[in-house]
Amino acid sequence: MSLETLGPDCGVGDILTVIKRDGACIVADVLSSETLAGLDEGVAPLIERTALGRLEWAGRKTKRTSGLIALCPPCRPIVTHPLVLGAANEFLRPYCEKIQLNLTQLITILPGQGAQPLHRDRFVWGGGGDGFEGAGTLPKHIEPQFNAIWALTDFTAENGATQVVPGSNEWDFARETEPDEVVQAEMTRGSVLLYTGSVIHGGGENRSAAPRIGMTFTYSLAWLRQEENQFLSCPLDVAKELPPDLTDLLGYTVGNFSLGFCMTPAMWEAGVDLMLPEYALGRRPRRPAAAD
Ligand SMILES: O=C(O)CCC(=O)C(=O)O
Ligand SMILES: [Fe+2]
Repeated sequence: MSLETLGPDCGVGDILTVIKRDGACIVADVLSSETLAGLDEGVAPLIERTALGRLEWAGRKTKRTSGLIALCPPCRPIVTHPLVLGAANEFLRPYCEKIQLNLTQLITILPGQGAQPLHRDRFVWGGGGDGFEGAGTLPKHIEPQFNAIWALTDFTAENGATQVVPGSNEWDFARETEPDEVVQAEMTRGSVLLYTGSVIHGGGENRSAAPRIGMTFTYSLAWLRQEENQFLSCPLDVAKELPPDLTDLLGYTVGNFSLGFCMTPAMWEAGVDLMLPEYALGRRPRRPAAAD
C-alpha cells in the first residue's frame, strides 16, 4: 500500500477521488521556489523562538508554532491556495454551508524525536481511542475536517514524514492498525499532504540529523468550535488588515444564518443594527445576510 501522489496540475476533482477512497493524498511540487523562499524567511525566526513541546503526545523534541495568521504574513496566501481551499470546500460541503480555518501550526520535528502516536484528528471534538477518550463524538458519517501539511523541508522516511494509514477513514473506529498498514508521506519540499479528519496518521520518527518542517493548515465545518481559537490568535486589530477571503475563514463572518453574530461595544456606539462580524472589522458584509 502507498499514498497516491498527484502532479501540481491536478484538479480538485482528482484530489476528491483519491481522498474519498484513501483518506489522504500528496500533491507534489505545488509551491514555487520564490514562495518557498518567502516562507523560509517568515518561519525561521518563529521556529527559532518556539519552545520544545511539553507533552509526550505532542513531542518533547518537536516545536509547534501556532498563531500563524497574525505572526507570519507569508503564510496567509497559502491558507487560501485555490487548489487546497477548493478541495477543502468540496470535501466538506455535504456537511455544512461554510468552512473555516481550524488550526495553523508549524510542526518542526527535531532529530531524535520518536514517532507520534497514531490518531484521528476528528477526535478533538470528542470520541474514542488513541489518547482522545472522551464522552460523545460526531456521528461517523459526518466528515468534520480537511487538512493540509505543506512540506517546508523534504519529507523523508528518515526525517519523520507523516505516517498515514490509507483507507482507515472507512474503518470502524475500534479497528487496530497493523504495522504493515502504515505508510509515510514522503514528498519534496513545496509539496502538500492532504488528509481527512477521519484517517489514521501521526508524525514520523526523525532519525536524520536535520529538522523536518511541516506547515499545517486545517479546515473544519463552520458550525464546529475551532481547535485553535482564531479570534484570540488573530485579534480584531490584525484581522482588520487582512483580505475578506481570509477573515471569512478565520470566522469574522457568520457560519450560517445567525451563527456567530456579534455586537461589539464599537458597533453598539456606532448604532450598527445588523449584528454581523464584518461590521466589527469596519466593513460591510460582502453578501446580504439572511438575517437582514
Ligand atoms: O507532524 C506531522 O506529520 C503530523 C502531526 C499530527 O498529526 C498532529 O499533530 O496532529
Ligand atoms: Fe494529527
